Amino acid sequence: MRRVKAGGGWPAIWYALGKARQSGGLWRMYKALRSKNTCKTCALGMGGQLGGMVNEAGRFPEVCKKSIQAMAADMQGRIQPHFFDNFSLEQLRGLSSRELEAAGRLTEPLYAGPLDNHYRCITWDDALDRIAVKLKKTAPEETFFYFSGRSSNEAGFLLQLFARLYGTNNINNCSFFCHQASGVGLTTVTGSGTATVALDDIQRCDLLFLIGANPASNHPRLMRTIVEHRRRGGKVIVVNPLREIGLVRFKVPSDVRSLLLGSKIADVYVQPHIGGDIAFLAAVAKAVLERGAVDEQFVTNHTDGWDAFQGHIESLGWEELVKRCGVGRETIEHVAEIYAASQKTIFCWAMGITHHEHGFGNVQMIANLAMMRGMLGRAGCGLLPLRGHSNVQGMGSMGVVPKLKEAVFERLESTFGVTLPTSAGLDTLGSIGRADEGKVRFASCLGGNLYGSNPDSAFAARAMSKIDMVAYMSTTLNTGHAHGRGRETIILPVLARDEEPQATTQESMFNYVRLSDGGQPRHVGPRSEVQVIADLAQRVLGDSTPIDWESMRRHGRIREAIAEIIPGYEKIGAIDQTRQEFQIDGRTLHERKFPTDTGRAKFHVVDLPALAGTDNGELRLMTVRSEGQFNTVVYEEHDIYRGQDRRDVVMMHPDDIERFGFEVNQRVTVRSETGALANLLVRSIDIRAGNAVMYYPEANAIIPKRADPRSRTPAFKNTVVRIEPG
Ligand SMILES: Nc1nc2c(c(=O)[nH]1)N[C@H]1C(S)=C(S)[C@@H](COP(=O)(O)OP(=O)(O)OC[C@H]3O[C@@H](n4cnc5c(=O)[nH]c(N)nc54)[C@H](O)[C@@H]3O)O[C@H]1N2
Ligand SMILES: Nc1nc2c(c(=O)[nH]1)N[C@H]1C(S)=C(S)[C@@H](COP(=O)(O)OP(=O)(O)OC[C@H]3O[C@@H](n4cnc5c(=O)[nH]c(N)nc54)[C@H](O)[C@@H]3O)O[C@H]1N2
Ligand SMILES: [Mo]
Repeated sequence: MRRVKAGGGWPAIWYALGKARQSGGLWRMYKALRSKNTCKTCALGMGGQLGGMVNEAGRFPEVCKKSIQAMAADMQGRIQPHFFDNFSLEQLRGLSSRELEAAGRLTEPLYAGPLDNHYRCITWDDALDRIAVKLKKTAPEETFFYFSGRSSNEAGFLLQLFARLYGTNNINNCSFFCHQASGVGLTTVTGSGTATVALDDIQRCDLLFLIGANPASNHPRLMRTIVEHRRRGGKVIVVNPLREIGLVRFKVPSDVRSLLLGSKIADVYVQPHIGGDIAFLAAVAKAVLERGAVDEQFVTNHTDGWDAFQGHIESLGWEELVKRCGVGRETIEHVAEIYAASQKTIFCWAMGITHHEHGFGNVQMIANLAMMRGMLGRAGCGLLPLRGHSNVQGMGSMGVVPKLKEAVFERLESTFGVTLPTSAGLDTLGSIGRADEGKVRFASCLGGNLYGSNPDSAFAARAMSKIDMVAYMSTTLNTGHAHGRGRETIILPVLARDEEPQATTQESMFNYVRLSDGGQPRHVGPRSEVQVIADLAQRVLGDSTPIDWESMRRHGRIREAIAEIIPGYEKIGAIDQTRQEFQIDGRTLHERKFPTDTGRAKFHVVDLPALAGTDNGELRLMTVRSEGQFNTVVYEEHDIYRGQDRRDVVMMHPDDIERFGFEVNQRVTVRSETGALANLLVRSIDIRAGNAVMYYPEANAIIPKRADPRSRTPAFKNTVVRIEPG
């Protein structure tokens, strides 16, 4: 396949137009995208009350291919009435993620029991009764509640409340497979687990680090902000083992100049080894130290732990650092020179940083580098984890976590007059592990695809199959409904946010709360998530708690509770009247006062992790998203940015292809400690030699369940593999 020379541009526009035509015409798509609802894809938080395609700075038009794909998926017709008679469960397992999604919108509750070969439609009452009966006879500790990040704050809040009052803390979300390392890592530094900056800070900085993130594909609307940053004379340093074409050059579709001429993105493109970031960042820190470019005033007055950190960096030898990160001394010095000259730097990162056994250490090390030059606690500089799902951050704020923050726990108890369980709850990996031990009787999945997103797919399928009952609330079919079934499986069809009869809210990666107006349902059948949750709570808990579940059907009532209980969310209580979207109080850190025990930010000594896969016959494997997928939903088989026409490939450096005696397009087997994937095609790509790339979610067949012990984020980007011919 032809490799494009820049990301974005005309292909993105043609795609958008084509997709719009398929979903009932350009006008219909435009209207859907312009409706006052938060964009459905990434957590940049477009849309809301300013109208769709507008960002937090009021910029229009902001649109990306992914939001069009997500919208088109929701706008498609309903699943054909006889679909489930025609396709047995076994046949569903043979369908690809794209085929399942393209089958149409789910409109009727579905059921498959242990003896069934097919899903069959059941009534809502039947479905909800079955779930309620099951929950009533199950010990709460033998259940778990998984949440993806696309549902609303209101649904997230209500379901976690119900689950806790039912009696379990096994409440978790996809963040545990995503940015958990960022949340846990940042909390040890600033006392707060989210971004320290708001969107307009990016418009004020003079240097951006993009570490282990591919926004050209995954946060495309950030690209316009980055292009404008460079036009103002700002610099961009990319740190990524893989040379992502969209981070080299990008054509912003909504910017004529950029669209025609293309815009340069990276000023410096650093390609470390997979897992080499701590060594690289430590090396830059060492070079900054040696240049005498430390912000002594900030370090002395506003931080703890500097001496130990400085001592540690000084003790590291140059040779060792260069070897571990795989980046030459010259490049490190060049980066340090640019950084030392910067007045305002923002550090952005995503999954290339968190998906490691040392993900937590990665995040702490980024923060160390920022703090040593005083890039924290003032406007225009700071730390910005690029979040995934459009409301994954809101899920965390709403208490969709195994352990609530103390303030939230106390306020939940006092506001509602209830007693909450205090048992240690399970995180996502813990829940799946418990299921595999045969100790889970019931699992609820609010959106997402727990099977598909999980490492070690065979294990995930086996674990889910041991659960008595799995209940999904979903908009469309995905591989989880085929492979991630319990003995009994129930699928409840729900409305997308722009079909909700009542307004909903979402939280962006910039800690900004958006109001979505909702809209007309596109199909008869699906129900609002909040209504389904309230129905369940009434059936299971009835009047046994002081909570009036009937009143909780009103989103406005839920928002009043959120305003009382969730710190920083006070303004949500009146949002129906004010229609004012807002920045969450106490999160953006523009002052040099930090919500830690000492009021100061904290340096941490981060040990260099061993570089995995240094045996000559091994490669380190990362698993990534292509341009044409959203997580486990694959819309297109090809990946234009990486020049791939198919997904069953393993990409590596030309020198490695030669070293192993392979040829491009030769069929190989990739083997890890977990399993093997056969019949993959060898492809060449510009990645640091010694490292390889495959596509998620297919590669999860061979990704081990290894996780960062501190944040429990799986090491999806760092698997040692051997590659054999045939
Ligand atoms: N189109 C699209 N958009 C999305 C998504 C999607 O699937 N499709 N998913 C959403 C979600 S949930 C998320 S979390 C985000 C994900 O957004 P990203 O984190 O940008 O996505 P990934 O493809 O997982 O990989 C990120 C990058 O990390 C690099 N990388 C891998 N290993 C390392 C390493 O050891 N060090 C460094 N420095 N870099 C490394 C890879 O080369 C890749 O460029 O995107 C969100 N937006
Ligand atoms: N190997 C490997 N594995 C990974 C990753 C990786 O990079 N490599 N990335 C990880 C990351 S970052 C993440 S976030 C996880 C993704 O984990 P998940 O969030 O669990 O998975 P998704 O594929 O995003 O879920 C998509 C499904 O959500 C449902 N859905 C869509 N919209 C709605 C809605 O409005 N309401 C409801 N109720 N349902 C809806 C649809 O049925 C759709 O099929 O995967 C993780 N797994
Ligand atoms: Mo994610």
